[in-house]
Amino acid sequence: MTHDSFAPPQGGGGHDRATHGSVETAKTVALKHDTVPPREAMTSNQGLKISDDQNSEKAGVRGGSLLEDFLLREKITAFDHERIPERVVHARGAAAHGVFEAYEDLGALTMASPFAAKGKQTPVFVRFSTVAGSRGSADTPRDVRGFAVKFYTDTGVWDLVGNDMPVFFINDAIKFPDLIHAVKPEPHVEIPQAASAHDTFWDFASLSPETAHMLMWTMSDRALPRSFAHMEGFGVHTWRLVDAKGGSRFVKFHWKPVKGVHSQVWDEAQKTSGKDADYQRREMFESIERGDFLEWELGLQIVEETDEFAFDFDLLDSTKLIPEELVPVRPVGKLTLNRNPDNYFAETEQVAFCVSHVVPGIDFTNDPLLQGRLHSYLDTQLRRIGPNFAELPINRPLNPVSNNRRDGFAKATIHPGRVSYFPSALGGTHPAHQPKAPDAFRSYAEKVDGHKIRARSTSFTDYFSQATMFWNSMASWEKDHIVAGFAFELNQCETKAVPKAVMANLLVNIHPDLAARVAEETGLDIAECQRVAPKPVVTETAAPAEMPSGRLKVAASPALSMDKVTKGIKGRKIAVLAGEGVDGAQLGTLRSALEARGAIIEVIANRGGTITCSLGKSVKVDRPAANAPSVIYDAVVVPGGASAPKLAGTGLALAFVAEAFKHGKPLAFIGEGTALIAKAHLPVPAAGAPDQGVTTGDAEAAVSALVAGLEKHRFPNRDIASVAA
Ligand code: HDE
Repeated sequence: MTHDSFAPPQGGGGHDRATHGSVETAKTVALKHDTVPPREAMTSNQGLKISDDQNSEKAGVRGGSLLEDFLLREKITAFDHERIPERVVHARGAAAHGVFEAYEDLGALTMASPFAAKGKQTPVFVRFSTVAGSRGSADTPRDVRGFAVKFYTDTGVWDLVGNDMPVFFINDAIKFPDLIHAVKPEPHVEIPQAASAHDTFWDFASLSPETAHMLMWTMSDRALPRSFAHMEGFGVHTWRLVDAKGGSRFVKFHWKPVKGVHSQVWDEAQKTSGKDADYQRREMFESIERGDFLEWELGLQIVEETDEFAFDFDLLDSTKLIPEELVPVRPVGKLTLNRNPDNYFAETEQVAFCVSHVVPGIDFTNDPLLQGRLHSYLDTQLRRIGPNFAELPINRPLNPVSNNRRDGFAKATIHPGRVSYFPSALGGTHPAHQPKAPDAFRSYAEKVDGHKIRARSTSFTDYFSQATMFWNSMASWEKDHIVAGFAFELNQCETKAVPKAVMANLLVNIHPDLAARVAEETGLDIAECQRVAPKPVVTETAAPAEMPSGRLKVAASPALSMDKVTKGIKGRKIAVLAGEGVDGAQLGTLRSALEARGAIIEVIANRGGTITCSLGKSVKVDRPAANAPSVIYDAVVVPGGASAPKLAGTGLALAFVAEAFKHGKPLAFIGEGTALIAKAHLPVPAAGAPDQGVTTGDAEAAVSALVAGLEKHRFPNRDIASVAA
């Protein structure tokens, strides 16, 4: 975001921050009590006014520094201790404040307070993240994204710690450290950063067949979201809803983005990582500052307990999803992210999500992945932040906290009095437990009956049906990208035995077409792979008391495809390639028509400053070409005018349009601007061929083609083989 003066940008003043469209919630108002505005006089941590903060105290002007310089030592020591351990996974993230608003009273399903009444609002803080990369890695690797929501409800904090994919690689928590060790940079050289395309990850995957379904998601463009606002979110596990009468049912949580689900393509994502490593966090920040808030609908898939075994998979197996065609997703509320944090470290870095943070009305199931997470998150916050992490402003509930827990590092609250135990006559009745309170948490009284056993349920051993369903649900271009994803990753492996095991143990069992096409791209011989591959590590299994009946099943789930049109182009970025003498009338039409629909127009020229258009008017250059990679735009227009012939002879401009073409983006060329089509060697579609999103015509035609093209998101079926970009 650019600013025209040295005056603190909006928000820079901390306490009195007045942002463009940003909204206050009860939580952001509460956070103000802990927000410290800068004062005129600089002081030490003890409140001492500092006369000189730029010179250390020395023995003579050229002499050694003095140990007594407590101001030097305080400043340097604070600096030395600025970092806390980064998250062991999901280290790179960005977050925003917002609000969840319920569409209706869901009291018949759950007593969870955010759903207690139509229109009820609950403040939230939401953090998005990549999984494998470290905190300083880029926003756009091929990876799963975290989608963690902290609800500050009036009955306590509820954390819904989900991902942007509805399934997971494994279905027992005890394998998680192995999975993460395999995907993280290899320990001897710490390579590669934020990537699954290496031997150890695929070695682990090839021997763990339960990864098959999730691998289909991560090799698809779902692993390359266009922005946070274009991602779905999922609670992944089957959770439990409990009503006030103690009745219970199973639930899967879904976040559906109002802007639709859209992704980048692999070449684009790789280039974005280099050109703008902060692409997605920057976009979220800027959208919120502009008042273009990020929105999702929360949807529930409800399964009554009587249907627990109705499907052809086990509801407790996190490598399975419930197809929406079998259990529709019921929209129950809207999430809006409408305010940026004031301080990255205090809020986004110190926010501590725990799967065990639930409220009355939400309860656990026996999903063994969920059960392990119930331990891991609290444990990791104790390590990362310390025993009083819940007292930090961003983590504190809005309702009062009162108990007899005491002490520990960095205790912030002061508990008066002599009594720190219960029961106590000395302390009176406070704080007392609440056996009768209807809004007190009571664990769901699930009946448990069984022998202790260290084994996987046989109902978890259908590894491939849903991976096949995912393949069957894809459009042909999505299948192409999945094949290319597997091929890229397997070709990246140095030990050639690893891809062979992936082929033999996973791909041939998912779909013969997938296996054949990946074999073609990698040079693998399927028969040989099957001969030499090591066998998967099959863990001990035991039959459960009841198996899934398979009554409810589908072969394909159209809901899984991203091949959909989304209405509206709000927030989409359109590049206008311009220069001296650009057609001013065309520029005016483009700008007014597209900005009226909420799109962002950026004028790009060979240098910064201003250019003069054909009408003699001065036009601000939003970015010089060297600062404007094509990958950060959703569409491109080249208007006519005196600028166009020059652009047609400019390498940067030609590379820009060629790359946008390769990435399937809508392109429009007006008047003299059409010269760039031939100069960039864009293939001309045969007469009568389907619309490939390359428009020539006047400015009005360009506007309607760009709007239609952006709603379609991309043109993935272009002939790009010959495009040099
Ligand atoms: Fe996590 N995960 N996870 N995870 N996870 C963490 O907690 C863990 C899993 C997810 O923005 C850690 O605070 C285990 C599934 C998100 O701060 C840690 C297992 C899903 C975030 C941890 C899983 C997730 C985390 C690291 C297998 C989707 C980022 C730092 C049993 C439903 C939250 C931290 C944020 C973070 C453990 C699997 C989502 C170590 C043991 C499945 C979004 O506790």
